Amino acid sequence: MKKLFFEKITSTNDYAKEHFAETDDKTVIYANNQTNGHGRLGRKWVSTNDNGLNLYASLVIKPPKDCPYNNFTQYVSVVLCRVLENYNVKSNIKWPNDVLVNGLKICGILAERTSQMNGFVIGIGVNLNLSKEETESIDKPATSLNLLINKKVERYEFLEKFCTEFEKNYDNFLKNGFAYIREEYLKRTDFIGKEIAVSINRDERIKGIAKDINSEGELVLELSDKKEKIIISGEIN
Ligand code: BT5
Repeated sequence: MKKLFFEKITSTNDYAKEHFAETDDKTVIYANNQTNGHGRLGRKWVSTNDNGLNLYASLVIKPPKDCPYNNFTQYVSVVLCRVLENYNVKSNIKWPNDVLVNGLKICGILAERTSQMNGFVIGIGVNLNLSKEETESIDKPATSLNLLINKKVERYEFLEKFCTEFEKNYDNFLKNGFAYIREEYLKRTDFIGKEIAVSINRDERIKGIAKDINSEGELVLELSDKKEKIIISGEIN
């Protein structure tokens, strides 16, 4: 995978979107410092001014037309779990694509596209070397890989592992979609069978028992009247 590096940037996702047309498929744009890292719904991704200690990266994806468009971030979440396992850290996926360790968020994934783009950008933020104080200053429970393995993590080494793992099963994923990674994904979830609340959008929140993740990667929720509701997008909170 081709890599494009910046010392300082507003947001690797914003750069990737602005330069999408002239950027090759599967290019990774990464930066030492991000001044305006963001998540979904205008939320902030805490990106300390740390000169390359943590991972702020975006993948430019220009997939074939009939690809599993809705499941790329889920594919990336499985890839990130595998990379963390390489460091002997067991992680979980919170549907659709947050990666947590012991309930603490360690990776965030953000897919974005504009109507002009024949593909999309997948941003990944991974806490590799945050201090305990820095994780505690984040408004939701968070952790960092160095705190879990008690040593400094080499950012470039992590990125290389990510790229290798991403490429390994990518063609199979493109061909077979979520069904191809479903087992790997389910193995890393810990909410199936539990009562959860899901925000569908800013105003709508549904409660129910998480029954399954179906072959499309959608969440199957059993409501209080025992009816099943399939949720295509949203977030568990
Ligand atoms: C995400 O959003 O989790 C996706 C974050 C993607 C960040 C990457 S960094 C490279 C690329 N460039 C960008 O500008 N973005 C991408 P969301 O699900 O909306 O979660 C955001 C929430 O996670 C925040 O509101 C905080 O509660 C929490 N959070 C923020 N920074 C965090 C961090 N460093 N570690 C753990 N949690 C964090």
